[in-house]
Amino acid sequence: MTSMLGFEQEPAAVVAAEPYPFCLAPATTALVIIDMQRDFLEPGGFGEGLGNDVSLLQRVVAPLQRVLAAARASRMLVIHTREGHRSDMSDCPPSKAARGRLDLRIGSPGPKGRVLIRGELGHGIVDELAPADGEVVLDKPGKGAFYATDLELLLRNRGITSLIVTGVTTEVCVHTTVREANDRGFECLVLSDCVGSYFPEFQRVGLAMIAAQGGIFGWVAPSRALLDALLLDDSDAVGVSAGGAVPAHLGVPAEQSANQGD
Ligand code: C5J
Repeated sequence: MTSMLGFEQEPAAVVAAEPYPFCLAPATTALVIIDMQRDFLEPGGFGEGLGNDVSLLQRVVAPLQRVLAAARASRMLVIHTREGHRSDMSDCPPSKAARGRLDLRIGSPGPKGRVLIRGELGHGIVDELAPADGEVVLDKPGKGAFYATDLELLLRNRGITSLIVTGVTTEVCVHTTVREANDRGFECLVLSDCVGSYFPEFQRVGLAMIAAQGGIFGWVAPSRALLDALLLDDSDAVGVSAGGAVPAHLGVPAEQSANQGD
């Protein structure tokens, strides 16, 4: 079946979510992985330097690896974002550059290079979630993934209408991106165990705020519910890399099959 926009429709998967089930078709859905960068997740990075317990964010890595493998197996568009700035910081507003701590701010030297500066070790995505060839890596200067980036153009050109949103931190870059996406008409499913915060109360309230009032910004579900809807179990998902087998029931749109191997 072809949609009004001319994109092939795949069978819909129905995810058990709050406030009510979320329907998605892999061909019109993108997995968005927000800022899973060493500076936020690893000892010696910006987050730990500011006094945060990075283990609270590291919990997200294992379930997110399974979701990433499932998205690749389903041929979803995968987008990895990185928060950061040019080395001369000409794209960093002075108000943002002034935040943090006197001795540790964006651009300060640290054990993982200059904090949140593109090309530095700390700016990179953690090895466990390394982008595969052909996946979008989107550098963003702000908290939201739509601000001052071409994300909306990429999504509209691919006929994407739904986003599965994951990454860190729940109340900052994840929330900002979900709000931006919602205002642009994208339907967002946030995976509760694939987003993380340094503050347990912000994690709880941040997720509650998304699904409240009948889904004011979107839907929330555990990753297990997504894997169930895609009819993948953990063993199917783990280890399926880009180019891996596609579950038969999901099919592959003709135009995507033709492009595989490009
Ligand atoms: C923050 C982010 N917390 N990725 N960035 O500064 O949430």
